[in-house]
Amino acid sequence: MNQNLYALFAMHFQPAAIAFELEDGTRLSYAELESETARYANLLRALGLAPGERVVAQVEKSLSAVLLYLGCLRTGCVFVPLNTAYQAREISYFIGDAKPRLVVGRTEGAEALGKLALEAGVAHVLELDANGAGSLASAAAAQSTHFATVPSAKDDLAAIVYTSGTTGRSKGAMLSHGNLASNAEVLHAYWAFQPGDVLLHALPIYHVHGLMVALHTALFNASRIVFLRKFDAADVLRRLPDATVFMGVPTMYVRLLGEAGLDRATCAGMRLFVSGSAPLLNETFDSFRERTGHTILERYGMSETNMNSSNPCAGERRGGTVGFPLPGTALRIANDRDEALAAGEIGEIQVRGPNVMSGYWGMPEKNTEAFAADGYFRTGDLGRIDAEGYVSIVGRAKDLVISGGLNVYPKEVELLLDALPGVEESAVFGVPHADFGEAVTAAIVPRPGAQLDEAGVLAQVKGELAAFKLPKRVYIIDELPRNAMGKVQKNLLRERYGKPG
Ligand code: MCA
Ligand code: AMP
Repeated sequence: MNQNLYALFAMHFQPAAIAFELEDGTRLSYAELESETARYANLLRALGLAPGERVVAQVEKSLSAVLLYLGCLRTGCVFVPLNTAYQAREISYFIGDAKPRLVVGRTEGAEALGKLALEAGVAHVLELDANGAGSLASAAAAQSTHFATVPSAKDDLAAIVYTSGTTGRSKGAMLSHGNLASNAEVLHAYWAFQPGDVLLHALPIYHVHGLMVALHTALFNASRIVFLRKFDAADVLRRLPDATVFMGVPTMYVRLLGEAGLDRATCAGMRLFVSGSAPLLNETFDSFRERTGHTILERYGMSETNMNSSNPCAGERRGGTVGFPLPGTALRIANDRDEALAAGEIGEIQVRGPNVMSGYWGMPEKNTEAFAADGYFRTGDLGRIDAEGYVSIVGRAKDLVISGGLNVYPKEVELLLDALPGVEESAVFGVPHADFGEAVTAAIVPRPGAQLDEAGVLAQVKGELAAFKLPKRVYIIDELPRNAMGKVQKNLLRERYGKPG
């Protein structure tokens, strides 16, 4: 059987059913999804792209962006999504690393992206949907609506998803057709998708959560996908009565709770609310249940592994936990010798299964660090499993801040701050934030005699990294707290500056 992920989706398509419904009421049936993605696939082939070649896309969330993704799958090309917030220095790194044959951008910043891509020797650079002729979407419109999806093996690459690295260098998680298909099938069953389910989709599609977890489960179900360009709490609330499933990051639930109209009546037709990408506070879990009568189902995953564990659909969904290991995924709590610990003990969460990536793109040395000798992937998350088997995440071994569901590796921001004139050294850490969960915060020590202030520092780093990575606050201090080994004590900084904001 063809293991191409698109071919597996297509086995479930119901031609007359609606696949996508956009904000302006435009609808696309599953039959049209098949013919439109064929156009994109034909265009990719006409551009000379062969299976295994990379397509980097930094595009706004749109139907064309989904068609491009599915078109890539159909041709066997490897899709490399980039967050729209990424700035020139981040983008040039990704292009240099992924070595794509095609880069697809948006109209905003098209010139700069085109220049970066051409300098890197990329064969084709196209705008996705620029007005008028010349865009990828308009070129696709001229292509045939028939395309035989290429045969793929389970191990063939389908996507590379970049995650920041602890050393400041991003790593590309290599996800195969088999990784994605196995996870989608498992989640589809575990979350009890059923005929008639309608997904309200408000997540960005440049990360695993929105692009894969949400879209794949719905496509496997031939569901209608109400596709919103971005998350807006009031808009989501208005559309809930027309949906049955919603997936979001905790910030989205916090913002929904801020809407006076969120109540049992608005959510009466909903079947499932899923949360992930960052810890869901018990307060949010409890308030949501009180207001809506729905118990949010929290699950846990990573770009490298897709989803690892989930609270049950039918059984008890326990707040503060990420549920049970998913069927087919082995999960252990390990000590620093990669040995499994007993129930209740805290250690690193390690996972193994068909959902786990084969490794990092072009970084064999990182794979040695990332995997234990027996093949378990080291997540860098600290957790425990209770006597009933529920997994809880209790912390992180990796130095990471998760802000509004987006990962920020302090090292990357520190490298930028340290390079500013007048900066002796810096430390970046997360403090509690009512909306984003954690807020990126920096403490900076000036060089002797240098005059630094918060506004000046922020003005200098604007545009150098994606805005969500930049500190929300910068504190200028005399020295960083260090332990006897000379290591910066970020816990002390968090305590000092961590007033909930
Ligand atoms: C936006 N801003 C942020 C964030 N988002 N600052 C910190 N953290 C953020 N997450 C800043 C912008 O830079 C801007 O700042 C200002 O807020 C307004 O930007 P806007 O785009 O209007 O923000 P928003 O629409 O309110 O976005 C908030 C959001 C969004 C909806 C929570 O961040 C979001 O969609 N997050 C989800 C990301 C996601 O899908 N994560 C999954 C990855 P300024 O005004 O200064 O320019 S993890 C994953 O995939 C794994 C596998 C998993 O487990 O799911
Ligand atoms: P990413 O690399 O962007 O895919 O982010 C993956 C990281 O997000 C994981 O390693 C966890 O630290 C975090 N994460 C995902 N889901 C949850 C969750 N439900 N609770 C706490 N942290 C989570």
